[in-house]
Amino acid sequence: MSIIIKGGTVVTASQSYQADVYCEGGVIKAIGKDLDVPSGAEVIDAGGQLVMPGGIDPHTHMQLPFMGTVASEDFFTGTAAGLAGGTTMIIDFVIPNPQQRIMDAYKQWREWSEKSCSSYSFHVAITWWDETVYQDMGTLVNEEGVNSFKHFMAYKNAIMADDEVLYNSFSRSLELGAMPTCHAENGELVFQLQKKLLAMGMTGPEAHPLSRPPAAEAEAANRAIKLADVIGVPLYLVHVSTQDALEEITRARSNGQRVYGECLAGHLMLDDSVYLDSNFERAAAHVMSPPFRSKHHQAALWKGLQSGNLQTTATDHCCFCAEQKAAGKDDFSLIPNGTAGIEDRMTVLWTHGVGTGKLTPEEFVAITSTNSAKIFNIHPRKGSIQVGADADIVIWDPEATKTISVKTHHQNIDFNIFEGMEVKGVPSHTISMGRLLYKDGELRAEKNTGTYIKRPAFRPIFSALDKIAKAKQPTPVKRS
Ligand code: URQ
Ligand code: ZN
Ligand code: ZN
Repeated sequence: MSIIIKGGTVVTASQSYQADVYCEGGVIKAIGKDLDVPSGAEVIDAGGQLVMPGGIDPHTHMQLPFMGTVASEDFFTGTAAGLAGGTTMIIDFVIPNPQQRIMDAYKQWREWSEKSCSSYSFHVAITWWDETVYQDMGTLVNEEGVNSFKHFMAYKNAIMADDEVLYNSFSRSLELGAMPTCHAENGELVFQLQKKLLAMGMTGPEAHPLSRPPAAEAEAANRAIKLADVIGVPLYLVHVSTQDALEEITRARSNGQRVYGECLAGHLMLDDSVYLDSNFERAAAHVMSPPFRSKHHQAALWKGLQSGNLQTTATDHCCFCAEQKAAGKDDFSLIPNGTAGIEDRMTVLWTHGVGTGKLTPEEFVAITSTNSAKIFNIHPRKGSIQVGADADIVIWDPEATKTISVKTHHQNIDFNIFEGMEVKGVPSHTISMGRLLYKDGELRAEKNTGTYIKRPAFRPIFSALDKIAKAKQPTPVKRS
């Protein structure tokens, strides 16, 4: 299939310019004016529209087995919904149970993800430690194209990584040239607060944010940052939700430490009043971790994106329907944690970021696509509009409007946290690996047509960091 996109304005993370884009064989073949292309190419008139790199969502959980159930969105429906919203790649998570062989879990997730219809890759969670974990991390980096390892500092008695696991896994990541990432909440503090609130008789969703105060995130963020600093490895913090954690990141970055931060469209737009809804279903539908926060945190997160102290946006797309959330009807700590967002992330960020002047179109491209590609070492194959890159492209109509609703979304969940939001700026066409899969509301995605994307290790950067790390190690001293 070949496509010529005519009359649009190409927008990358660094510049905007008028040019046509020709795609053939799944890659971008030519960019320029009056291109001489072979006959038979499908022509897309992009007049008055923007031609941008397809979105990359670096944080999703399709069909995740979690808290006694399985997320309702699978890899096909989830990647299809992403295409409808302009996202052409996801980085999902392999999450082994403690004591489960890491490679076995990886193979299971690779099987599940074959039904995808766009590009996908995996962070692999390190939820326990022994010699086999050390070995499997090497296999994953050297043979499977995994270059990032996730650590849940929350979820005690489930998938929580303690400091020993963090130290071992961060150190192994440095050896391999892989990026450690963290869900930074102090799991012990959350566990104790959950018990205390339940003992006080607070069993409803209103207790959820009280059990996960900003301090729980800030402490864990700081702990992960300090561990990474001493070990000498970069660090990526997922779903940063508070000003407190952002300040930890900002301080580390201003000291020259290589720390990256991600924030969610949901945390940028919603506040903790959602948990006070008297309707259990509506309140429980918003239970995710970290929770939605009070308003000043949203303002801080936007400033984090504007200042460059937060680099990426994601959704943490992890869907549970009402009957699944009802598991926590009498005990909020049993409500499966997770909300949706993959279809709405880009239009929400465009409307409330670019539409309000907080972000330029180029910065929008950076935080929805290019920065994730760079941080996870797949740029310029992904996250760019340049010759030779994969033809992952979203054609963006900045004038088109719509109202977000569960009635019209493609996500496989019975709730939309952005319900009723009027947005301006939506995708008109989404192209994934050179295939036009979304056109003016028509989704043409087909199962089992996606591509697993290998992400190479970062050795060159880390070898330099390794020298710094070694220099930081305590040098043996002799008593005189
Ligand atoms: O913690 C996560 O990122 C996963 C388990 C999704 N759930 C959530 O509440 N964020
Ligand atoms: Zn998380
Ligand atoms: Zn997550």
